[in-house]
Amino acid sequence: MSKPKILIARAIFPEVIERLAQHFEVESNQLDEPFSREELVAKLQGKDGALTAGSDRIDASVLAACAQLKICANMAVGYNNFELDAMTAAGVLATNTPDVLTETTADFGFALLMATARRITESEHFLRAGKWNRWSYDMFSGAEIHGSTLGILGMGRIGQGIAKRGAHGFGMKVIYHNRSRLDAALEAECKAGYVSKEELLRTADHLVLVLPYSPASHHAIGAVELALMKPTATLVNIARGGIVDDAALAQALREGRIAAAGLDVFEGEPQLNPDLLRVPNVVLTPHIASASVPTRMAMANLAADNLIGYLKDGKPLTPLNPAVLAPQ
Ligand code: 8YV
Repeated sequence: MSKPKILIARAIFPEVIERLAQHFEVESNQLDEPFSREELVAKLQGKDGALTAGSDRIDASVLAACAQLKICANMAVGYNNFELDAMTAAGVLATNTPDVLTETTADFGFALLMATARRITESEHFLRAGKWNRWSYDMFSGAEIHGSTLGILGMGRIGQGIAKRGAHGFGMKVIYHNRSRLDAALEAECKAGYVSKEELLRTADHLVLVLPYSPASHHAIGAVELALMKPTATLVNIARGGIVDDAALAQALREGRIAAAGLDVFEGEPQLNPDLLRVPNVVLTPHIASASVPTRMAMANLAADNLIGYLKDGKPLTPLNPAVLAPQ
């Protein structure tokens, strides 16, 4: 019997490709040039499955042109590159990679918060530029982390990981806002108190964004929200580009309406608003929050396990639209 055919749409670890090749006929984009929509459709012809990344958009028009496709396994926990309703309607299973990246991403969120509030990259640029010729009492003095108020917008698994780090590791007071309130036991575990979005914005010394992107969360932080924040506050976005209005943020940073921002994700990435490059009080990283070697390996393996589980036995590990699995 011939093997099912899959496309690996972006480069991944060779050992994971070898695993997949034991089960499937594999076409792999190891050159890692992201496919245009037309290229993706062409490459998906005759494929039963695809291992995708955030840059691969699977929407109704792609699905309509790829009749044989049965599963797209995203190597990411976020799946705003998937039009999930259209996938369900087309009978195409969607999977993501939850849990395996939670702690690593929470670590990074905290690292970005520390770098931003304590002005680590800004001071390193100063030093590398040969500008450090004497100590001074206020040189690169930033905001306090320990004992301050940590605000979290979006309290899923990663948000909870950040809350625990703040509360238990740094003695921070943690407040959060989420679509739904956590149950009392989880709130106690995270030592986190539920507040309205407005109170979160007004009260947080450091605000970390960890909510999923959807049309409803588009520009959840714009000029109005930034104006509610403390002028001494820091803002950290490890969620998705588009949740923050980057133009409004650049302006707020330029005008000192908030103290600093740490951004791992951008509207229209990998391009970014050039105004962000012109303000010194922002730490910029290229969407690397989950990028530890073991975690990226775990993500790739979970995506592979979803392809193998579904195409071999009809049993994916982490389905997003299990309606596709329901018996007809
Ligand atoms: C991915 C992420 O690396 O998991 C997510 O949602 O944002 C990152 O961990 C990125 O989406 C690439 O697919």
